[in-house]
Amino acid sequence: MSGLVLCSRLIDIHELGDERGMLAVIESNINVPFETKRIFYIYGTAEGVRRGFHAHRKTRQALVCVSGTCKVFLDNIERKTDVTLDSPTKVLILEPNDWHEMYDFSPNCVLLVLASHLYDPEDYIRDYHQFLEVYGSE
Ligand code: T46
Repeated sequence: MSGLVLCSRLIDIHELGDERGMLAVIESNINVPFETKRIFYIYGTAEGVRRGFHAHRKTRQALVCVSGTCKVFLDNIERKTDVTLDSPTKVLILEPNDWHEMYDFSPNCVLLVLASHLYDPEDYIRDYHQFLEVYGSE
């Protein structure tokens, strides 16, 4: 994969800029490791709100704060971590087995999400005990 530095699951994408301003590019199977089928964005999150609280069965996702900042708590059973997304060039890759919770949204936060699958409520594991059952024995 050209043009990126992989550190853990945080990808730093190149910033392309000139005197007019900045531009950053995310390309399927080039600097994110899947084909993007769906894009959504989370914005206007009220102060103190924590959201997410789920894992997925198939969907892989790439999260980037294109404006503002937020934090993401990740739990893949082996490891629990907190990641800060505070730059439009920092992309967090979530695997299906990453339980995730987003929090500490700044008032101007726009969290852009690229997803490998179309929306399907059946793809969500929203119960933590079920998450442990599905992924705990891997
Ligand atoms: C995720 C994190 C990062 C749809 O109808 N279509 C969609 O594509 C999505 C993403 C959501 N929805 C509906 C389902 C709910 O009624 O929008 C409502 C809010 O979704 P949810 O409560 O799942 O939002 P979050 O912030 O908890 O999670 C979202 C994504 O759903 C999820 O895939 O990983 O952002």
